[in-house]
Amino acid sequence: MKSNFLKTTVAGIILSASTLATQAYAGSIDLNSWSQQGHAANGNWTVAPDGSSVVQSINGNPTFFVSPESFINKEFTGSFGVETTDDNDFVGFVFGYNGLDDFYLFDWKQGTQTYNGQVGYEGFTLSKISAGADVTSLNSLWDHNGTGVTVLDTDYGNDRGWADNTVYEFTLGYTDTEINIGINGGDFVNEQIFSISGLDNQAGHFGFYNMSQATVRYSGFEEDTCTENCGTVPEPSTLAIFALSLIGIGARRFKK
Ligand SMILES: [Ca+2]
Ligand SMILES: [Ca+2]
Repeated sequence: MKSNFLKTTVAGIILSASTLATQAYAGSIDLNSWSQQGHAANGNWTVAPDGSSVVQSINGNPTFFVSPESFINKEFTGSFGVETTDDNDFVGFVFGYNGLDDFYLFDWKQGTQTYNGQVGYEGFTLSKISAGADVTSLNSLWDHNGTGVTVLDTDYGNDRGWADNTVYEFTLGYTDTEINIGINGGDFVNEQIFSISGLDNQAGHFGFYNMSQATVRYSGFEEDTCTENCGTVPEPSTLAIFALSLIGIGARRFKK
């Protein structure tokens, strides 16, 4: 009886975890149906035959690769990373995208660098891009400054850049009123990078973004309808406490 209880408890935990994982990420995204946006010469996006991943190979001006569908109240997850030690520039994502004069931009720079008198900082920036923004050159998006570029939040520092040859998991919750973005991988352990509420968001396309950075891969992206806490990542400490409490309950029952 006693050992059966423990076996049942452990089996129950494993089953719950696998069920949650299955339910949370139901909709695989086929990148074969996506399209490049922006000046054609700025990017070269090569999709794998099975549609599960894409690599952008040009170190140039801003380039975008976006979904055919519009989304709102969705959670997106997937992996991305720079597969070279060359360069230290911008990789990121767009969402709520309704053309090059209307989208949200989340970008991430490896190292701080001044270009043409403008400083691009190491770390993360969340911007709203609107009419009049220069999205064809490095001039506005390098320092997130200029007509049509509104910075909503930043997270800069000399330990906030991405690492070479490192795969990161990306989580985005995009709802009527919120943007929640998490990163997991390398030195970033389930970090909630941005959480913004009180917004008036519209449906829009979801996509990938590179500027002045080559050899960037995006892989295994999925979308799912938001439930509670859309796009928020679990705190490692909370998970650890939860696991310990389960073990504690099992141990107490076992002793009886
Ligand atoms: Ca590098
Ligand atoms: Ca570059």
